Amino acid sequence: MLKVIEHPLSPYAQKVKLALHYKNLEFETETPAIGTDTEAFNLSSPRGEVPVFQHDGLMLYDSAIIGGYIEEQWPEQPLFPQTPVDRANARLIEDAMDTHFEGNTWGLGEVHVFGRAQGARAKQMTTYAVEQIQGWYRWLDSKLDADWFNGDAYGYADLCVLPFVNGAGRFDMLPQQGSKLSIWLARINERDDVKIVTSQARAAELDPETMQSAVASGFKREYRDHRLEWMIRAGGIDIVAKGIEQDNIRFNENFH
Ligand SMILES: N[C@@H](CCC(=O)N[C@@H](CS)C(=O)NCC(=O)O)C(=O)O
Repeated sequence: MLKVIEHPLSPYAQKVKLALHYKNLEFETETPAIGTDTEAFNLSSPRGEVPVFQHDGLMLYDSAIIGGYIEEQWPEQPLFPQTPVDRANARLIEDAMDTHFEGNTWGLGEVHVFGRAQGARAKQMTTYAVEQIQGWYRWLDSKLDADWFNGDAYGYADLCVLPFVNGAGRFDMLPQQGSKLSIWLARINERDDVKIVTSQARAAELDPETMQSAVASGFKREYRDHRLEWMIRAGGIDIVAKGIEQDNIRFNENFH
């Protein structure tokens, strides 16, 4: 049995589930208590992140690596486009969403769900994220030369974009009505596999009060890579310093 260790709200986990649905592969899911840094979980994901994919004793982490593995292991009904140029383009879109776009939706979560900033400060950080997301939406619009990011049919590049745009929708930041991106969003949301994964995400929405009291009692958020950078760019270097002091943010300390 294939297994995805996940959180339904994680856009990275959604990518993996969408790829498995597309290939018509059956899988089970498990949601660990992320942020708790348990030894068992760190063994499968040294970063303590979801998703982790398990197949035949193999344990993989990182959605981009898992996506490539799924395509190669089950090549029937290809997910990736056919030409090297189109494949490179799909990977480029994936990287942009995974490592640039997501910083902004994560940042909005830190402010509005986890309560890292209030008042004028929260407003200024929100404005920063909104402007960045609008810029990325223009970039995505420029990538839509056909009906799908993958080309003439739905594929990998599309499933790499969807969960992140829906993630922005959690903060009322959907693409502008009438834009190519918004028409694409309506089209992709009609797919049955997309409906399944998206409704699981909606059902797992976080309650700000619960999350803020979890942070107050020691729940740690992961601040690595583009997220740490986002916090600094958005003017929140002191939020990072406070998180370190209060021990409610974490980096990777795998080998201690
Ligand atoms: N590059 C990784 C990113 C995975 C990731 O950051 N997952 C987040 C959830 S969206 C996570 O597990 N965070 C752990 C935490 O916040 O403690 C991938 O593509 O799988």
